[in-house]
Amino acid sequence: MKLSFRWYGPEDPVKIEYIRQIPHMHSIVTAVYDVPVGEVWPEESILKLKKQTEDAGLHFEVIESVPVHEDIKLGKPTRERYIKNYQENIRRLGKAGVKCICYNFMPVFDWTRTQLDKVLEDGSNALVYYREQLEGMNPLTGELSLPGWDSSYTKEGLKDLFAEYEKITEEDLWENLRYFLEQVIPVAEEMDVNMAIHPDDPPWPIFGLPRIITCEENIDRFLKLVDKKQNGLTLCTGSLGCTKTNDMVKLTEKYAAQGRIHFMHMRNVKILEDGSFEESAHPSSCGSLDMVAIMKALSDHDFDGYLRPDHGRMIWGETGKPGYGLYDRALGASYLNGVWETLQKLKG
Ligand SMILES: [Mn+2]
Repeated sequence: MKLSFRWYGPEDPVKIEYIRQIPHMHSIVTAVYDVPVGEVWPEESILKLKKQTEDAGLHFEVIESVPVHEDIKLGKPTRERYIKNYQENIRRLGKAGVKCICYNFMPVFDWTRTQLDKVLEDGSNALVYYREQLEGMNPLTGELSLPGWDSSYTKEGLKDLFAEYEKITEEDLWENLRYFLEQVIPVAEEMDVNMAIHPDDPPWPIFGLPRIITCEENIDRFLKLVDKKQNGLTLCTGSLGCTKTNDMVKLTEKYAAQGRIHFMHMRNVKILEDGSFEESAHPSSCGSLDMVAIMKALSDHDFDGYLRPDHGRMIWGETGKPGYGLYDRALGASYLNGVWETLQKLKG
């Protein structure tokens, strides 16, 4: 297991020097943020990030994310150019020593929550998804924005995009994903880079937009689209695991055995009666997921991919990017280190 931590570059209020001080920290998870979605990342920007990471004593091996342009998801003729750019990004990143690229295939919106600062009983605050709140949200008013979303859309642009997706069925989305993978996985293979799709978060359709990386059956289908090791997973426990229909221990066990998990996102969530959920602290007792059993499934299969604490709460008065403060994620890292060390010692 290689412990890693997301860092948003020099603009991130969490300093890379602080990340290094978390015990057993191996890698930084980052991206080039100043290039529009779909374009090629300048080599100088990639190498600058690599240098900043290595100067801080950490490895530059995981990118999250290289975003997939909407034209690729929509299967438009213009996708050819964006797929070529994507291939070039894989080549450039591979050349710079990157081993794993996380991405997702969610139409329009990345992860969705209904509130970013829900105050919990202990006075900390966290990201939550309340079904009732979602029903009152309309993305087309132009008033909504979440840190996980691309804020470059205008109100009109978003309306047009929604209209385009009205013609896209789930089967179309599968077909467009297959088309994309058939062209990028061979490049990943050549560059020795593992592609790791992030599951849809949450794993059900939002605002009428289709979502397909949602459950065991669909992940099986995804892995068979291009049946190569380089076509793998970012297994995000908090994304897939926010519905009780996904058994995260079983899924981790299954895909770790197949060698298809390249990146783990460890996050705990508390599932509520009506299917809403709250992000919680990492330990099993704080949420609905058995984090130890998930780590044991990884340990049993000698998992040597990357693993990072995912979203944390805001604690100790910290402010900053929701989900991405230092303190609670560092506590999460420490907890995961402890669980891992215990499992390794018990294995003997
Ligand atoms: Mn995640």
